[in-house]
Amino acid sequence: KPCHQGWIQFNNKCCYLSAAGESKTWEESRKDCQEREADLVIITTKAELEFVKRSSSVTWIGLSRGEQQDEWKWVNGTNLEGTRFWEDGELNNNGGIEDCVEFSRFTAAWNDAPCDETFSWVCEH
Ligand code: 2F8
Ligand code: CA
Repeated sequence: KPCHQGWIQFNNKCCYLSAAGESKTWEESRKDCQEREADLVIITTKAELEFVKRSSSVTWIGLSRGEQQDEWKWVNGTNLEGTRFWEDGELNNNGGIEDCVEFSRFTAAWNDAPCDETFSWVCEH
């Protein structure tokens, strides 16, 4: 069987959606994924974006600011390039403290937000 119980198969990946009502900071979310031998989800296609809409809420994704202010890095070390799914008006670094990226299932788009905010999360491996 391709994915562990409780995980959902999507393309060649297995994905884990955090339980409804649970929320963590970006770092805590990433740690939770790593403890599941996974990492926060990487979204490079519209299909992946649509998949994450299965989450019940706003979720952290595996994207955060790099060394440079205008550089965004995926958790696998690659730079954000190509398709971006920022919400209208984002990214805005509101208050100058928004270094992590969340996905809103309501707008199906990304927003930069403070890493210490707590949201749901999605892991993949
Ligand atoms: O209006 C967009 C704006 O909404 C909030 O700030 C008021 C978000 N802040 C948090 O999620 C903490 C901003 O990131 C977002 O840009
Ligand atoms: Ca923002």
